[in-house]
Amino acid sequence: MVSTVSSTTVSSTTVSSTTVPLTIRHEWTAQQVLSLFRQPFNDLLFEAQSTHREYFDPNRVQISTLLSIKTGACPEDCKYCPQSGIYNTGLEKEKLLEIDKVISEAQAAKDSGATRFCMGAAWRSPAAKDMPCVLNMVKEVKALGMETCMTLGMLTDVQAQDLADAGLDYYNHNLDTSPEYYGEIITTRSYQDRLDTLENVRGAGMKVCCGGIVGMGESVMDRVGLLVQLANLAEHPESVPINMLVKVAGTPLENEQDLDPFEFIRTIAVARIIMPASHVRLSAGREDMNEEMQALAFHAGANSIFYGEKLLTTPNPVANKDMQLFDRLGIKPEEHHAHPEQEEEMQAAVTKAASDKYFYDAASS
Ligand code: SAM
Ligand code: DTB
Ligand code: SF4
Repeated sequence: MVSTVSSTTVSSTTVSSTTVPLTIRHEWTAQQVLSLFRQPFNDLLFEAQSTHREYFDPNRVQISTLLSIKTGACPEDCKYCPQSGIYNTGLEKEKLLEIDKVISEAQAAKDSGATRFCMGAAWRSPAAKDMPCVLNMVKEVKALGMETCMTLGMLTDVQAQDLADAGLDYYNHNLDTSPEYYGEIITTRSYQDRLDTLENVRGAGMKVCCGGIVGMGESVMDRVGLLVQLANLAEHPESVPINMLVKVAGTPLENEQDLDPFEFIRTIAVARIIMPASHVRLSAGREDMNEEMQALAFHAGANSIFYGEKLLTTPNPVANKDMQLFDRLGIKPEEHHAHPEQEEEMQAAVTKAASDKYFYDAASS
């Protein structure tokens, strides 16, 4: 069932004409987005997959690897986060990593087939004294021929410009939930603070990675509210991570009720439909999802994952397991080539990871 939404708004761009709504819209109402959510599951998935095929190769998935460059002792009180210094999660804190460690981790990620390297810091915002190190990390990782992404908390316009000038491709800054639910989850900053940083990132010319977390006890209207906020930004984020809450002992959300897995898939499908040209990332939480659920998420339009055995501080499926799943589903990693000769290197890395799976199979059987 294809939803009929108006495409006559000033902010829409017609991409092509088929049965799915092929416009990039920025004036979604909560009611329209709720109607998408409430469709029968098969109708929603059909619409999401049809939309996906108009914008992307449905058998390609972008792969990014994460590294925590500064771990724990964060002054913010985000109720989901193992890195908040306010909760006792037993996490070992670490200072800002040395540049050599960052380069070697990025090289290893590239060797196993990742095309983007995302560096995350447990900061409210970067301190002036740390900026030179961070800018150097961007330059060095870029020099390896990888796309770069950072998530460092709130940025001023000057900090955003400095990162852009160093060559940072993406900045990750999540809205996390609806404006209405935000205060239930975080009290040390406001929704407007998040929007201000997103504006600074855009103003500096960087690509935006912005999404949220589901499974935090929010209502369907909160999931709708988050997606409406994302889709009604002046430009859609190029990357939209949808995280399933990783319940970490010691955080206030450790005993939160599980979200119905189909609600998670619906969230991905609706994100795909209303932000059709964005990469939607099946983000945190994959360690607790079976392969059938991940396949369903790809069918719903997810076309990016975090790859490598750790997210920032919590476990993620090992690379071989992901390559094995890609193989079984006929999915290939999306390529990014800073230099044409990298095509061969990338193919070699992926072939190696896929063949290593036999060792993995043997070891895990
Ligand atoms: N401190 C920076 C900030 O908050 O923007 C950057 C790092 S922070 C860990 C990045 C994102 O990780 C958060 O916005 C949240 O979406 C996600 N995250 C953190 N803990 C999570 C958890 N337990 N489950 C799922 N996602 C989580
Ligand atoms: C995003 O949306 N998810 C990633 C990344 N952006 C920085 C982080 C997930 C963190 C999960 C909890 C942890 O590993 O600490
Ligand atoms: Fe700090 Fe970011 Fe974790 Fe919030 S999500 S506690 S800001 S590291």
